Amino acid sequence: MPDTTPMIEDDTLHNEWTTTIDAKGIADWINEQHSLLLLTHAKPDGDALGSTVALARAINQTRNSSGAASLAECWYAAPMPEWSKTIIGNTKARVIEDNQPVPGAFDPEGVIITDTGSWTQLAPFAEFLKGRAEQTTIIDHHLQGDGEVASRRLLDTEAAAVVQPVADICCHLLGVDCPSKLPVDIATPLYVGLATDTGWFKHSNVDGRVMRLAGQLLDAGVNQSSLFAMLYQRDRATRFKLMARALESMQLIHDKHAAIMCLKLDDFKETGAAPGESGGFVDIPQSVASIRVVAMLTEQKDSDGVFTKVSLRSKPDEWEGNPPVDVNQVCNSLGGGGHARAAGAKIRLPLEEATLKLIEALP
Ligand SMILES: [Mn+2]
Repeated sequence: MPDTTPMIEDDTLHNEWTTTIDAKGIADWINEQHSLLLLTHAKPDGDALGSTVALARAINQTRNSSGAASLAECWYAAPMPEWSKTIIGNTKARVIEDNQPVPGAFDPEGVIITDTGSWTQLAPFAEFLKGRAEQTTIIDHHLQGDGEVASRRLLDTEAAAVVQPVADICCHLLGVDCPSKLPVDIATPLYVGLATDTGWFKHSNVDGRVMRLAGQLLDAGVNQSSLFAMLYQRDRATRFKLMARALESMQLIHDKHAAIMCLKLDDFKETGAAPGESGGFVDIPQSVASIRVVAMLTEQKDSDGVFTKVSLRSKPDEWEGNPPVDVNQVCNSLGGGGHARAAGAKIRLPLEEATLKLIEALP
């Protein structure tokens, strides 16, 4: 039979969302760079902050021991979680406020992006990143991304948190054979990423590998109870006022075993809550026995007008012989994505219309 396999264009292969380098390769590449910029997705979470801070510290500690100046710095696109300053500490970092231009003076030799590889999540940095793919490395654990952002990619899609591959890279950089030997100021941000991306070790993405790394980081000296208090016990009262609004808005779509909650721009204004204060609300209705899938819709506004941000969560277990809802698939049909049990999308429609579109997209 003639070989009818179509030729794959080099460019296509180059730009596919595939791994092109391993942890050791990234550490070697980092050691060749004289200056490095670390980026992550806009509105960084614990994994985004933990992975960039840990890596910046590992890079700068390597440099300091060889006598060179600290040359890795992190840029973040706001809004930032309230506890971010504690995690960042004295690591060189810059926060770019909403709709502010990215400063142009710093021209790093290498760029590292962690916890995302998609243009939509990197929008504030897109101008800066275009034309820099050959200088850029992505370390991510998401199933989807835009391969053309970076020519070097380490995609550990089995990892619950991106700090898992980042921990390996830190070990290579610092010449230690186990994360338990990492300095505590590097182990701590790694633990923050691991703990937050697993919902403090209770989501379905927890496996032996997660718990082994957690144990090694505790051996390195991480104080997990003080981290828990810092991350989860510092809410403002406004968050509870906003939570009451979200719960009040809850509609149950019985035939789809779905709970849908909505927050309007006015809900934030009237309760005095900040945009970041709705984090985690999507998890609350999952405790209702009949609910298989939860959606949190948040009305937001940017320079192009009003849009709706959708967060989806699905329970991992079977329901009367039916497989769990794949919310990554649901979000794909809405132009977004993520993981099978947790995903999101941005719908360019007002809240009511976006809600109808979402209900339609649910299986
Ligand atoms: Mn992550």
